Amino acid sequence: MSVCSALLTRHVAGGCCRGLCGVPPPLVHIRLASVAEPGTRGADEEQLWDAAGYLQFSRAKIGSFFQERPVLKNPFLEDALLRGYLRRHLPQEAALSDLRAFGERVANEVDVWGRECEVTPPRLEHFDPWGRRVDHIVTSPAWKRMKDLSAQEGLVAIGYERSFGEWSRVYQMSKLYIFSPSSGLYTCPLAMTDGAAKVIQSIGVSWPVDEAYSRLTTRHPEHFWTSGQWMTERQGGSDVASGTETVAVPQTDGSYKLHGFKWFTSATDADMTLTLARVQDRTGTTTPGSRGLSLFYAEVSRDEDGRLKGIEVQRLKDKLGTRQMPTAELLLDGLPAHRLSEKGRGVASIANMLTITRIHNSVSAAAAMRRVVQLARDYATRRTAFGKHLKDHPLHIQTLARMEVETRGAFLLVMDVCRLLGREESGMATQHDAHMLRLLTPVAKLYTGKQAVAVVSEGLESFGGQGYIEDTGLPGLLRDAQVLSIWEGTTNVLSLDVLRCVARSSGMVLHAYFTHAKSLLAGASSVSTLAPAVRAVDGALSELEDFVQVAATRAPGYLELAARDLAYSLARIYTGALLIDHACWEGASSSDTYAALRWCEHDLCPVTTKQARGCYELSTAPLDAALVYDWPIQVSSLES
Ligand code: UCC
Repeated sequence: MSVCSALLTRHVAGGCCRGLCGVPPPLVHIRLASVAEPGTRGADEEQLWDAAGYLQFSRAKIGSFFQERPVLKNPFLEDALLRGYLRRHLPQEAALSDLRAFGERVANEVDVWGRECEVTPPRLEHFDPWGRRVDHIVTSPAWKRMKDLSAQEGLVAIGYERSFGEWSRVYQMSKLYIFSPSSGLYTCPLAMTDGAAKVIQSIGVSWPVDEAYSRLTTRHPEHFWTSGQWMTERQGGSDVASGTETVAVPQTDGSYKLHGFKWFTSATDADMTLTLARVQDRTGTTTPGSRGLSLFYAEVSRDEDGRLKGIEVQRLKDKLGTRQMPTAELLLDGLPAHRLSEKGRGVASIANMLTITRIHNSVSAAAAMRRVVQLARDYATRRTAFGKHLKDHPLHIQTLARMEVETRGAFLLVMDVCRLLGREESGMATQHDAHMLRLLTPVAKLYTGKQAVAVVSEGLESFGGQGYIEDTGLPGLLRDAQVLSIWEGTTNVLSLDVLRCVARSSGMVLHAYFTHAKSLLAGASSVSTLAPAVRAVDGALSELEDFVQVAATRAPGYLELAARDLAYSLARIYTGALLIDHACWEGASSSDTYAALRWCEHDLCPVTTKQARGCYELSTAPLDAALVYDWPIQVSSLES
């Protein structure tokens, strides 16, 4: 097509008719009688062109409608439940004004850095330009700013300063909850840093970890260190006890050198780490299993040639999400280290770190839900479809309300675990509190990790196609949520951890659970609006008690098959009790009451529902396997 016919085609197709009737006409090709030379215009065409008001090189018209984006507002001020919870338990103005100011900073400053971390992921430089091995993990300037900010804002320090006594952890975790979705995953190194400080504190703050402790818990950016947690090896992600191959070779000065391969080390730009290894005896042998594992402390440092001492970074992991954060495979080849635990007490000693990182994980899960709800409800006031705002479509709002209920439940469950941690650390915990902390840590982690994926996924859908578009920043929320049910113990591993802590405490953790859940309901006995919720939780508690009685008489395999549903039941019932309790507080709102009522419409005790259907009978295990692998099933085995 010649230049002029092309121009006319465009003019006729996109111009006159659209202006009159508002609908684009079919494409019509008109050829001029006299065709101009390429690169020139004929007189007729020139007239048409000017009359239509087009300028040469003007931009194509792409329509005048642009959808307003969802706006992130101060996440503290936007969160009625967070503010209500703190008004109830931690009404000190110093804490509240700090959270308000931090919320402002997150919305106006930090969120952009978080996005920068996402679009500028870390990379690994193995060699310098002259061929020397350097293994530099290059991170974005925003990632470095997150480190300074974390120190300044006391995101780890608050937990150790304990300025608010037993509520210090609630304060710290509230700050992390506001920060997490904008943090570019900096919450991951902070979780491990907090965990390392906790382990050191529990072991004793003395040489060789006294300086490390002060650096992990400082508010001075130039002094601040982060820690890694190197547990996972090629054979052992969950089964750390039998999968850990790393050996610790004793040195004459009492220190060790570590040799092994760490398969998954997150936030690998850390300044130090805690890790597990097997001490070699004089004959070069090690003890297998959990009893052979000890806990070690190592600093990440470089020699005068710039090489990492005793470490080679093999490669960075190519992950579904959490791309902002460097995760690496590390070869430990003589890494200088100090043993922190007694020989063979590695798992028990690092358990404190697991408790802390699992709590951080739960905080991040609740925070991810809250963030997507905040953005979705804002968007519903800006987006119009079918003649009205999304907020005016009852079905859309029903969906957002369901997300809100899940988010509120997750928040109260997580904060209750933080409350218990704070009580333990301030010396106020009873034996009953200690049991609750041990039981609820895995319960909260596994339940919120799973719910975060469901709620964030639903949240993305509420933006329609835009929820699937990378540079809106929304898909990253879902990718990052997916890790929350995987790392720090998968759903099944944590469900088995729940069984283990029940067994090891001879059922005392469950006794504490039933006692406490019932006490939370007591305050609601005279509140008539909450009666259906109270009945539901009370009934579910009785069902759960019955289940526990029956299950205790069955073979261990029965409980193992029930483990996940048991953990879910523990989570749903206790969360229901917390929502009811919060709704009874004198400062509670009508939304608090409504949220409690809606939560209690869940199947609160799925373990008894499934038990009634025979789901945990030992005969179901081979049937499940046959289904998974498409093996033949005898019809007679399906008859009840
Ligand atoms: O993924 C990783 C890094 C990712 C980045 C982290 C950031 C997260 C924050 C995100 C925020 C955004 S590191 C890898 C994570 N790996 C795991 O989580 C491992 C999952 N596997 C387990 O949890 C297993 O259950 C094991 C490894 C704990 C099982 O080992 P054992 O040796 O078979 O365990 P035992 O024999 O049951 O327990 C050994 C001792 C016992 O103490 P004693 O001997 O005194 O009776 C247990 O009571 O350890 C104690 N113990 C615990 N104590 C075991 N588990 C716990 C626990 N959860 N709490 C307290």
